[in-house]
Amino acid sequence: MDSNGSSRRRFLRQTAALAGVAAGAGLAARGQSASAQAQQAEAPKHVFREPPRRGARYSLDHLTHYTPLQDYSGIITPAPVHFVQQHSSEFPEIDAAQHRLTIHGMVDRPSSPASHNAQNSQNPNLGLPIQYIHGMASCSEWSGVPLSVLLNEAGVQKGASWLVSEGGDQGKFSHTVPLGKAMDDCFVAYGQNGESLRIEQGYPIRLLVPGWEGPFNVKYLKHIKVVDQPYNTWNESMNHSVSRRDLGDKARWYHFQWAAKSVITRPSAGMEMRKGYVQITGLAWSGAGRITRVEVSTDGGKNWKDAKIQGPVHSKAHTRFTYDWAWDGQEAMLQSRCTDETGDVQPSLAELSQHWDIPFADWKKAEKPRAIHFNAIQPWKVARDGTISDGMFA
Ligand SMILES: Nc1nc2c(c(=O)[nH]1)N[C@H]1C(S)=C(S)[C@@H](COP(=O)(O)O)O[C@H]1N2
Ligand SMILES: [Mo]
Repeated sequence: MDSNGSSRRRFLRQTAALAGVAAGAGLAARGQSASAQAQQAEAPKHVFREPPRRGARYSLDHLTHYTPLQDYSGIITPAPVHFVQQHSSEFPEIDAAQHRLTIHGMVDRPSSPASHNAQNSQNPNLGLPIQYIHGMASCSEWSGVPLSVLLNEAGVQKGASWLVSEGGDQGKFSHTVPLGKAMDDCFVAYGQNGESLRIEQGYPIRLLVPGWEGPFNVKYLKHIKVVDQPYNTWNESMNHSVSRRDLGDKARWYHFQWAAKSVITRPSAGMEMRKGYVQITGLAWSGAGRITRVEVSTDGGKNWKDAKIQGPVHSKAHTRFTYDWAWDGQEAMLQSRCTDETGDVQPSLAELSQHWDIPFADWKKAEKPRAIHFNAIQPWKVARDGTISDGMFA
């Protein structure tokens, strides 16, 4: 847990691009409003351009908005552009005064006390601008009540080892959490960046599971059942089980903590550069704790130099870094690499492939391996004319 004691209010949630997003979108987009143009040009079909409205209905059973990481500075994601992943056809309209969280199951005193980082099914990018390949990551300052306080109040029984939490939306989105994590640093959040949670972020309350992948953070939290085994809920079994060669082609069902990851947010694919001074900036994070080092390479990883870390640096939260550079007008490959307080160093695509026993050649195929918790170094390729494109698979 955060040694300054404030980690409960802060958390990084991050999920990644979904399978099957259209390739090539936005690479032709230029200039300052590249992201806006890219969005208009060929946004993946499941991306909605209208901001979500309270009670709004949409025709799909899965709504996704991506965070425009390239368009803000600092570490806090402005609430209106926090990414959204909603697995039901509407945002529930919940009357906060009537809403109750019920804690039941293996507890002595079932109770209904009155009344959020991040990347989840990360598929490697397909050549889209950063918003669509890293945009299921946001960082907010959350306010809430430690889950341990509520669980102690209810009196967790001996033998209990897991929780199943359920949301009050139409699909009753559910997820399991190990009791150890629940008692450590999870909390029930009601505030986001100093205001109430947004409807699309789970108003009036949601579960926050710091440093772990997105779906643990159940929105519209309504029930927590204390149990003695993991329950393979829909998202866990259907959405997030992927067979892995390094595990003998077995599915690694549960994907918990996020490893060290960083990405240069500006300049990035779809933007254009001019010769001379360029401030390189980006974000780094780790589900294990604080980011201790960020390095930047402008030559595709041959040489690395320390980036400046811009405070504040919080545990399990986005950390802003900058690097001053003078572009000489030649081809360049920009990339960042971070290290966290446990010494975990972000891998290159080649290193990640080795760790996971994925044949490197598979990344060159049109259909990429499905790599959950993909945290490889992201290279951005700068051409002589100043245009920038994805250098990961190109
Ligand atoms: N009730 C409810 N909680 C939910 C979801 C949902 O559809 N309904 N989506 C989950 C998934 S898959 C993710 S990645 C995160 C996304 O949180 P956000 O929409 O606030 O960004 O919420 C999780 N909690
Ligand atoms: Mo998700």
